[in-house]
Amino acid sequence: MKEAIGRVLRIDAKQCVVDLDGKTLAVPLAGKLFKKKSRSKRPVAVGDLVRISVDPDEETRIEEVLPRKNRLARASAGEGKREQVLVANIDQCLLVSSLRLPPFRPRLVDRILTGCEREGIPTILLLNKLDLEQRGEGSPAKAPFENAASIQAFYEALGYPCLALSALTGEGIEALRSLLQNKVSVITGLSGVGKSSLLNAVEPGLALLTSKISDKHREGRHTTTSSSLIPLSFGGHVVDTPGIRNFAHFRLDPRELVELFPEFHRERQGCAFENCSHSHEPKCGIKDALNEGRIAPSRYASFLELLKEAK
Ligand SMILES: Nc1nc2c(ncn2[C@@H]2O[C@H](COP(=O)(O)OP(=O)(O)O)[C@@H](O)[C@H]2O)c(=O)[nH]1
Ligand SMILES: [Mg+2]
Ligand SMILES: [Zn+2]
Repeated sequence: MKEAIGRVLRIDAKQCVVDLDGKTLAVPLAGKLFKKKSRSKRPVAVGDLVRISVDPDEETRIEEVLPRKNRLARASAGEGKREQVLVANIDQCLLVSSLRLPPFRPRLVDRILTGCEREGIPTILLLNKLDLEQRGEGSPAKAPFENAASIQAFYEALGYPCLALSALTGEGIEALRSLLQNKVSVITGLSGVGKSSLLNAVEPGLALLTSKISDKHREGRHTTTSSSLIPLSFGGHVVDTPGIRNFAHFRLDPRELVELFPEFHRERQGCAFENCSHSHEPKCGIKDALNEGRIAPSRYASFLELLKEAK
């Protein structure tokens, strides 16, 4: 049997597109790998390295998904009982928010950040639509997230680099290009924040579809309907993803959650109880840090939301 190792570039309803030494090959999503019941909604993800049979006498098929270096995954929407791997084997995550339209959403940002922390994926925040802020259009988020400078100060203090930019004016696009160069990145965030527009700005030949923001929802429609791994002419790959409306963890142990908030780590020493959940117990180091201003109310609010869902 002839076999080869390729990388999954895109997954459609019935087939996936695999890169085999620079040539693309459509491989059906069929065979024994897809019959097994597993924790995941789908056994393959964009970015996966797969072993495929390429025997000319037989139908090509995926024999095996090679072990993943990391993966960005969430509980699948709806029943939440399966895991949905958004992308596998990445060097970094670029988490896009927009300033003003739609406004910055700290809860969603913190959720995705914990998803990246869970897998040790370095994350950079991109604050797009800086032009709206400069022109005073749209409505700002509430303090301390009312402008690019304050969001940047907030998250950089936690160790997450931030870049304010505009796909429209081109401000910050050169810096984004250097971030992307020679790395495999995933670009994610709410729909309508400008992910596809930013990629079109760094690589004008791409012509990714972008959408109009609807007035009613002040979010974009899902123009990008599936993830795809895109090669960049200046070196590197980027995965454009459909917008994320929500991000829930799949099977997260509540005790693990505190590990996903870097600034919480050292404060745990102040907890009187070994099994402190940091929600209702007296003598809690995390709550002391909150009251004394070393942990921000916004981050603690995100923590409590995720704690309620953890099991
Ligand atoms: N004013 C402004 N609008 C932008 C900018 N970037 C994207 N948009 C608009 O935001 C909408 C959604 O963009 P799109 O790239 O489809 O967002 P995606 O859903 O995150 O891929 C489109 O109408 C874009 O023209 C920007 O930097 N400034
Ligand atoms: Mg898009
Ligand atoms: Zn505690």
